[in-house]
Amino acid sequence: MNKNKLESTSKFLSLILRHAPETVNLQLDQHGWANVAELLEKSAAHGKAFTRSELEEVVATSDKKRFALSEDGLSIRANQGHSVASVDLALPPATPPAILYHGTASRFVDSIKASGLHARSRNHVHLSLQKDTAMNVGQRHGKPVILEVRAQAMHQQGHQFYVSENGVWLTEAVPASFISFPNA
Ligand code: HQG
Repeated sequence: MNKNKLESTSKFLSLILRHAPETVNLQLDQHGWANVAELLEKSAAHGKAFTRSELEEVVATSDKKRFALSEDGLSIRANQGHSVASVDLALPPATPPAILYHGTASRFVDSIKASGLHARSRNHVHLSLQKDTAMNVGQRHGKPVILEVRAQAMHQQGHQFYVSENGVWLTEAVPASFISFPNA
């Protein structure tokens, strides 16, 4: 597939597998899995045709490893980023490192100082091990700001953390008291 088709198929899959499976009349199971044959058929009926091998190419080349095929190859899901409320990825709780990073935009900082980080439309707050990943995420929203989250301290106080198959750290919400703001 050329780069454009790879990207547009990846975006379409993010839409269907994270946010709006009903767009093509597809159902995700409770852990977010979709049946591949059904996905191909329903996407084609929606005017977004791609083949099984093209799907495999998207999965293999996704820069962030956004999608996973099941071991038997019959199902696919997004590794993180969901807003579909009924999806529970059933990830095992994990012990985070001392610090995780969150990239946001400068215009959100006052509100985050006041009420901490919320998942907003998604099911979790997304955190990363690497500052530069957080920088890229923040840039999507505007002038980027990197927040440091004292993840280990949060965990010690009973907050649950999970790590997705593609290495994104997830938690329900981050109280402002665990966040270090730049120049603060
Ligand atoms: C902000 C991408 C005001 C939060 C990335 C963020 C990620 C608040 C925005 C994944 C707030 C939500 C997720 C508060 C949080 N007041 N703003 N109290 N609490 N926010 O897109 O983390 O490329 O839902 O800082 O790599 O930016 O799509 O979350 O700016 O892993 O695969 O509200 O999406 O992955 O934005 O990004 P998002 P995110 P993909």
